[in-house]
Amino acid sequence: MARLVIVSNRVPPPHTRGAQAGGLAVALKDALRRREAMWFGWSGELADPPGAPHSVTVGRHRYVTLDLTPDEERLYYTGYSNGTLWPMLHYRVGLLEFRREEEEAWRAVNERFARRLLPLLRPDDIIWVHDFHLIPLLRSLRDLGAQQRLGFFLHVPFPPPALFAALPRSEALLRDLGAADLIGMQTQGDAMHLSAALAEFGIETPVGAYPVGIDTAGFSRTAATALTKRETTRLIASLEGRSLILGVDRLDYSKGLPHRLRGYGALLRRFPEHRKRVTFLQTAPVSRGQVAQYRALRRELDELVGRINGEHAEFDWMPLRWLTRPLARSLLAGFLRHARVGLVTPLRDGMNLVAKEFVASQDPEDPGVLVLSRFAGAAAELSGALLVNPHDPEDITEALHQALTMPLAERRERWQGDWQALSNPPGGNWAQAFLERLMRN
Ligand code: ADQ
Repeated sequence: MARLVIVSNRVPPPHTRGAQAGGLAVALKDALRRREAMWFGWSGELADPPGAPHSVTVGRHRYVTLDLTPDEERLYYTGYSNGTLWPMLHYRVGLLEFRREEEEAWRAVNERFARRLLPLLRPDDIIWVHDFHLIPLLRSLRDLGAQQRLGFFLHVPFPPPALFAALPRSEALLRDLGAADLIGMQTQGDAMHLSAALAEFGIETPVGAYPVGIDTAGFSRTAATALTKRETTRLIASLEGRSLILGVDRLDYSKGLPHRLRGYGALLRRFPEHRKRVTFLQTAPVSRGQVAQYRALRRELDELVGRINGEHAEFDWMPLRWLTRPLARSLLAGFLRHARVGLVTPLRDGMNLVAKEFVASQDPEDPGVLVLSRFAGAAAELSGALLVNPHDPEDITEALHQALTMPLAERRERWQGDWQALSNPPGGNWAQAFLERLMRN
C-alpha cells in the first residue's frame, strides 16, 4: 500500500496524540491505523529563525514538524486563518477582517511548507492536505513539480458563492484549490457551494461529500467503561438525581454558546417544573485566546453564566456549571453517557463530532436525547435528533423541554435510527472512501 502523507496545520505531539480537544487528530486516527504514513505540519512552537524540521518516528508513522516565527504565527495563523478565513467560511462576513499583509504571509508560509515537504516525498506517495490554513500549499506543491496524487479536505463549511465572493482575492484561493485532484467536504450542501464557486472560474476539480465519522462502536465501549470511573461516579453523585444537560465545545463564536445559555435560562423561566430537577454542565475550553473576538466572547459568556446562575440558583442548587478547561476524552465519554440531553447548537459547523459522540455513548436501554442545530453538518445524518434553529433561544428552550419530558419508547426509537446511521454510513468509512476515490481519479 502506498504511503499516506497527511499535511495539516497542527500535528499532535506524540505524548498527547488522540487525547486532546481538536477535530483532526480524532478524525484521522482510523485512517492512520495499519498503514505507513508521514504527518507533516506546524509543531505549534515558535522560533526565530525557524530552523530545520523536527522529525519523530513512532512505529510506521513519521511526524515531521516545522516551527513558525512569531510574525508568521501572528499573520498566517492568528490573522488570516483565524481572523479572516474562519469567520468567512462560517458565513460570518460581519466578523471578517482582511489585511493584505496577512494574506501574503499566509501564502508565504504555505510556500515554505511546500519547499520543506517536497524533498521528503516519494513518487508513489498519496498526499492529503487538510483544512483552510493550507490551501495555497496545493498550488505550491504543483508549481515545484510534485506529481503525486493530491487530495484536499475542508473540515469546515463552505458558504454560497455570492457570500464567499465578499472575501478579497477569493479567486486566487479558488485557483489554488484547483491544483488538487479531489476535494472532500463534510456535506452535499458544502460540496455544491464549492463546486459552484469553482465553476464560476472554469475550475473543474471534482468535489464530493465525505462526512467525517467516528469509531461508533469503539466510542460506545469507552463510554460504557468510563461510566464506572471515579470522576464519573463523583459527577453523578453531585447531581443528586437531577437530569444532566451536557454541552461540549471549544470556546468559539461558531458554537452558538450565548444563544444556548439564553435558551437554558428561558427554560427555567417558562417551564418552572424543571427548576431544581436539571443541571446544565457546559464545558468550553478556551481556544484562540489571542484573537480579539474570542476574548470578547469569553467575557460575554462569563457574564451570562453569572447572570443565569444569579437569577435562578437556590442556596442548594446551581443550575449551570461552566468549565473553561478541557475534559479528558475518557471522562467526556462517561459524562456523555450519563447525560439525559446532549445540547449541540452551533450557528454553523462543518460536522460537529460531539453530536456523533453523544449518540455513540448512549445506553441503548435508556438513551438520552440529542438537541442539535440544523446548521451542523451532523444534522444531515442524525434525523432522530430534535433539530433547532440555534439563532432562536426559544426554539432551544422548547426542544429542551421536549427532550426532558420525552417518553422512553420515543427516546429509544429516535436513538436507534441515529445509531444505525452512524454505524453503517451509506458511503462507508469517510477517510477510506475519500482515499479510494482519490486513487481512482
Ligand atoms: P472542531 O471545531 O474542533 O473541529 P468538533 O467536531 O465539535 O469541533 O470536535 C472535535 C473533537 O474535539 C471531538 O472529538 C470532541 O469530543 C473534542 N472536543 C470538543 N470540545 C471538547 C471539550 N470541551 N473537551 C474535550 N474534548 C472536546 C473541526 C470542525 C468541525 C468538524 C471537525 C472534524 O470545526 O465542524 O466536525 O473539525 O472534521
